[in-house]
Amino acid sequence: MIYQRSSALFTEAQLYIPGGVNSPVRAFKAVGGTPIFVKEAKGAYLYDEDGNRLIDFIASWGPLILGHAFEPVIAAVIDKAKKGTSFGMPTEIETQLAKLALSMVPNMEKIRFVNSGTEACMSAVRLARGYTGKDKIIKFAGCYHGHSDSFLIQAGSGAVTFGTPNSPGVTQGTAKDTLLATYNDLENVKELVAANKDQIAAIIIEPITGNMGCIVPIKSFMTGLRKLCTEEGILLIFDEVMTGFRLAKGGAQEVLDIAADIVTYGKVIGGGLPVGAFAAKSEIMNHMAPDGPVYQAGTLSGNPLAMSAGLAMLTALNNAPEIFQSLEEKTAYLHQGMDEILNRHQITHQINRYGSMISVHFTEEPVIDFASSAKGNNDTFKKYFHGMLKKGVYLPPSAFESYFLNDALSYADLDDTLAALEAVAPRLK
Ligand code: HOZ
Repeated sequence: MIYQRSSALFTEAQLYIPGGVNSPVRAFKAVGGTPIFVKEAKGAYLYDEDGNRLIDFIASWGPLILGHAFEPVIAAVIDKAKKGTSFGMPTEIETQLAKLALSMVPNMEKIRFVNSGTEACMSAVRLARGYTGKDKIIKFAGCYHGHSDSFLIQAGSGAVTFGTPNSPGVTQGTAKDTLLATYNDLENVKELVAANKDQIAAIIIEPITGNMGCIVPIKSFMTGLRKLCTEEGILLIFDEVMTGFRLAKGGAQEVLDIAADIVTYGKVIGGGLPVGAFAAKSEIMNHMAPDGPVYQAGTLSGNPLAMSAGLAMLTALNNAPEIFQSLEEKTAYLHQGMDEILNRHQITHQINRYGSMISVHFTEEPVIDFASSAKGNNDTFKKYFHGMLKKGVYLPPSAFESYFLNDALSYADLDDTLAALEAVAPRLK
């Protein structure tokens, strides 16, 4: 493959944009080489500026669950755009999307729309603090909840990819209110809660992680976490920015059968446009301004284009829930094929999967938390990533990310992906 134009565009971008990108993972620093500049995309494929076609396994990091340029979303956005792009005033479509989203997820009564997952998580924590009157939060090493200050403590995703899980610029004052726990380790959480009795407002977690690769929670860990939060008056926040409306209509709450107190959404709920949201029971949500004292606002919140994209996307998922099953089956097929090829070539690896989220770690130990995820061999990962890219398969350019399958991927695409791995695997030794 030739990346001449991507390379030239990247050189130019670096003159004007820090690192040449507007979000660090895209810069390919973890894997080396030149980031691919996308020209357009349709269905399961990306078309880059050099004319290469790539099978896409990131789907804009999750939201394009039905593939790129999904017709109903495009039609809805075009129609809305003709009627005005932003008002900073209420519109009916906000209530329509709120009603539909709440009807799809268990346990939630009111929802507030924002512009990104970062905003959703930041606002959810503020709400939890305002509701409980307590300051501290617990987050898990390797989980990533966007880039607001409280979360950049041992954060996953780009933060760890670039070696800055604790970002400069986050004050000591903020950092001291974020306590760090080990994913899948209930005893560790219990110890932290006991040591900070009556001071913890919320525990925030990716119920199935994507930002240290895909990690599935141990059942007793999740049920124990729920019980602990209820007993201690701590709000359990599920960050469902990646899992919401992807794993099932009701997201991780539904598939894990755990009721969270606050849930944050992003990505899918905007159908690929910038939307995030947080939801809870009315008793909690009524603490938000203007009903209550917890402040949060935004001119672009509930933006009509974003709402119309979200409404079209959620309507499609609501009307065809078999998509979740079909996506899971495709991902299981990929999982089985990759495992078989890597085993046959004697490449040490772990594959974690839940529903349509999957990741490969080149390590001997099971990947169950950040420490085990970080043991993955990054040199092997680099060879794997670039080998697959050369064969026309676009994977997340960091081992600390999940793949997201979209339903436009055909079994022929998956077979092409497995054929690529078959060719690449001998070079991974
Ligand atoms: N941090 C995002 C994935 N976990 C990547 C965002 C992006 O580069 O678009």
